[in-house]
Amino acid sequence: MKKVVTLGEIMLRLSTPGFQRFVQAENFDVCYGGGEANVCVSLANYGLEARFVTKVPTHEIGQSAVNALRRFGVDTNFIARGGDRLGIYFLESGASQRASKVIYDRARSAIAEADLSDFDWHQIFEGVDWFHFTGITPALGSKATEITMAACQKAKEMGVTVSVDLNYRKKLWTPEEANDVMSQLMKYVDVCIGNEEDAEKVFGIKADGTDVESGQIDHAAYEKVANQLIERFSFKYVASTLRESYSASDNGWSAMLCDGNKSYLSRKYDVRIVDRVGGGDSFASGLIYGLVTEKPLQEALEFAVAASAMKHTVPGDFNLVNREEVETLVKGDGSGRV
Ligand code: KDG
Repeated sequence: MKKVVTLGEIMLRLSTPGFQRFVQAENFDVCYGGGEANVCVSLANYGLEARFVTKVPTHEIGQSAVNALRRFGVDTNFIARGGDRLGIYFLESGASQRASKVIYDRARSAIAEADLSDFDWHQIFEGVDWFHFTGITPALGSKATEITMAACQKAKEMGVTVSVDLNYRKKLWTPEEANDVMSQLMKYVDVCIGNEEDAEKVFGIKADGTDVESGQIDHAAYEKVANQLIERFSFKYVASTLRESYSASDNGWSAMLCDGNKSYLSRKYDVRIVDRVGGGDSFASGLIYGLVTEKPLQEALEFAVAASAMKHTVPGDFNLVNREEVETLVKGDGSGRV
């Protein structure tokens, strides 16, 4: 069985019930989430050995976060304990013309304050096939940057394939800071997942003729972005989901993967959004699953985009769908009905 490691922050997510505004809510729905934790849960759901590395406080809220991962079969043996607090994020889900809102309360979280000595990367990567991180982790602060750097170096040294999801977070750092740190990390990366907005914010690579603010990109414009990323950083593959619609009323959801010579375009799903948080993570985990199990590239991409389309129907951060369900969607007519 293939073994995968992800490194990042797991947070307590407090979301307003239904579509209530923050100022209306009298209670919150509780769950746990965070880019790399979300990826790890999906990989465990698909049947891989998935190990999550982070640091959480020793108190009951820290333990609850660990329990949330264990519930879905994630290996939590290398989670360091200590520090003062678990990061929190508050979520108000938007609808139609009202955008979702996220408020972070994560400064000085246990993982942001963790030390290099909290993690033995040699032990963590023993027998491991794949390592995944996102641009969120090094953005947590200089200590988290050092830890990400050490993890990437050791992964490379030990022959572990490395993937990144650029995941630019403007509330955590500026484009200049992101560019400086992420450019150094990219030399360890084999597979880069990142949309046109991430490529522009982090590396200043602009999508020709596409307005990234409008939230739409056509695949020809993305292909050029992907090829520039490959040229600059020698990635093996670059991939992203695409928000490409046929009309103003559909939510087109497809994806593209490029290897520098050839580009693969997935089928398109018309998604109905229940909870879009984690949509990118579910794509990343689907792609990692496809690539690490050596599916042909088109199949890996179809698995990833189907998994991600399904995530939009699942409340919470985690994409609680299994491999058979994703495969059924891939084989069907796209409606999810069998
Ligand atoms: O990709 C989902 C994440 O955005 C969410 O889990 C919160 O990790 C998070 C972050 O830093 O934005």
